[in-house]
Amino acid sequence: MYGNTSLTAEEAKIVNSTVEDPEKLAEFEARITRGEKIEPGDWMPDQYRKQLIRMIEQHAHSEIVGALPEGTWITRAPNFRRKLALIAKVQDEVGHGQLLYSAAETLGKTREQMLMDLLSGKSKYSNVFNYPANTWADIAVIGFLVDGAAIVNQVINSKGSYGPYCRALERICYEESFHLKQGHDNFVYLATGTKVQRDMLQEALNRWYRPLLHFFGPSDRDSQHSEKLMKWKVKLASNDDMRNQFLDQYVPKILELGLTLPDPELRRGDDGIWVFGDPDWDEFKRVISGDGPCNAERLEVRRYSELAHRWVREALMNPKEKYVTPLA
Ligand code: FAQ
Repeated sequence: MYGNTSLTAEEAKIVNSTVEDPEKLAEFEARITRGEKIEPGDWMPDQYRKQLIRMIEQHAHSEIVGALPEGTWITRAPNFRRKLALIAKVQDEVGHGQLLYSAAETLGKTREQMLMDLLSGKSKYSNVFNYPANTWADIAVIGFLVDGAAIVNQVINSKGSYGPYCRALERICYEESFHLKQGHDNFVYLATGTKVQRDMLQEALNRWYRPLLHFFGPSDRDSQHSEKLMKWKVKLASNDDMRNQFLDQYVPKILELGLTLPDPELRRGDDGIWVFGDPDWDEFKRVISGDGPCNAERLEVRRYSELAHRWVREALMNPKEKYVTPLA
């Protein structure tokens, strides 16, 4: 369904060496215009393939690294019910990474190479996971607002042109909607709780506000890839449109709970477009270039994991080993 290939470096080179051909390109773009899905064996322009690999790979890394801030709270969840829900959610996020790596593999980049590019810092992952989860309220904010933001983005991307990515996203969105429910429940519980709980939530919200604005990427004016991605229907909404949809859906919910957002300029314009203060795009650039509060720690954990579990992957990938068909 999502592809399950592990291409050798040689095979990957062949897949990546597609030469552009004007006639093929025109036919490809006509298919996109007709709303057809592009599948792994179909001809596609090299740039389409490269852009998809970049985007799906970053998305896969985000799911895996995204499991870390919440993962650290599993042992500290305030009660058994919350602990169970958090374990299930973190497990789902790792599963999403698995689906997305499989979708990216169908385009010819091996999983090993993707993991190496994550660890070397060559590949990016979402800015939001480079911030600490200092208190239990951070888990409520991640579950409600980071998941909420991810759903806005993923529902849109799931209508895109590349079949394996869209199918992976459809399944991811089903699971994310459960995550959102648990995040919302946790968020409302703290927002309507004791003064200590409300203050803790407000403090977390103040810290997450700007990273959440950054989550949808730079403004359309500064986005490097949107034009091409939207032309080929990989992205069906611009960064600013997605950010606006998110603010539209979530700001009223936050304010209704008596919480505030740390931005005196934030308001919905008469045209339905949200206006907000400068979200410090320099901070965004620093964080996605490896200089955020937790970048080093996140990659260190992944490096440890890669080293400690390398033997499992090597055992599974040994081409001389044959799987034994179970007798029953
Ligand atoms: N963080 O030209 P654009 C989740 C980079 S999943 C880091 O506008 P594009 C689930 C961008 O890569 C979260 N880097 O880029 C969960 C590019 O750099 P490059 C992840 C960012 O691709 C929840 C440069 O800036 N979701 O949260 C970010 O057209 C809870 C220029 O930007 C996805 O990956 C950023 N936020 O639009 C897990 C969805 N934004 O590559 C656990 C798929 C931009 O040239 C717990 N991705 N950059 O070096 C997308 O929809 C798009 O890639 C955008 C960016 C919209 C993120």
